Amino acid sequence: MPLFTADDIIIVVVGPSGSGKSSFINKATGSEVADVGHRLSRCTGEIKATRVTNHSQPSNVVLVDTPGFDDAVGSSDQVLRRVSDWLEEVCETKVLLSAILCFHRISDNRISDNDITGAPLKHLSMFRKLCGEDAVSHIVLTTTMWDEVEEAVGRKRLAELESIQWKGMVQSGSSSFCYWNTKESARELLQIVAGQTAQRPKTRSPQGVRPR
Ligand SMILES: Nc1nc2c(ncn2[C@@H]2O[C@H](COP(=O)(O)OP(=O)(O)OP(=O)(O)O)[C@@H](O)[C@H]2O)c(=O)[nH]1
Ligand SMILES: [Mg+2]
Repeated sequence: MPLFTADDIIIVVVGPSGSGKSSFINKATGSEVADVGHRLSRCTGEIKATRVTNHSQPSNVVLVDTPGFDDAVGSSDQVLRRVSDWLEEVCETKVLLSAILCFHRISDNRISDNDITGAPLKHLSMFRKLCGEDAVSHIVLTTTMWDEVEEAVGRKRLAELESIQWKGMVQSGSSSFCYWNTKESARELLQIVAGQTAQRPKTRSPQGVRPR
């Protein structure tokens, strides 16, 4: 069975270790497909694709979990490069991503330029390699851990992100999404991405994408 088909919506989740990527995939799929780390050390070590088969979700969504950025795995750039290598390794033809969800903990009271959401425009060439020329509109700056912070504080941080660090991206068409760590919120995010994908011209061949 092919890993991906021509109609698939392939969504890659990236972000720092512990930002909730694997938990989100479990909420979105409604099953424990991704290992969630409850300890202080990094959890996900490999790139892993999971097809969403939950009937309440769009049926052609594939979610891709990635290792979190940290000293052991490397910078956000290195993780994006690993995603690119992985796509080339598993697919015979070039595959473009429907979306990259860049996770950021709203509970963090600092953001570094080395973090993907600290200076997202720095990653534009890699985003283009993965998503195509209109890559900016495929990026969803996704905030997590809203229950860990007073909502007013979180809203203030989000406004700062949108007016400084994320300004260029948002003005050029990236979306920002508050993920509330619930099935409903995960589903809403997938539906937004599915809606955006449906509006774009098709970029994949009608034959589909065969695995190597
Ligand atoms: N309070 C709170 N905890 C969360 C939330 N999302 C995830 N967690 C917890 O945060 C911890 C890390 O979550 P993971 O989903 O493993 O994070 P990850 O981004 O996949 O981490 P790596 O695999 O190390 O890159 C787990 O204990 C989760 O239960 C959230 O929205 N709120
Ligand atoms: Mg993980």
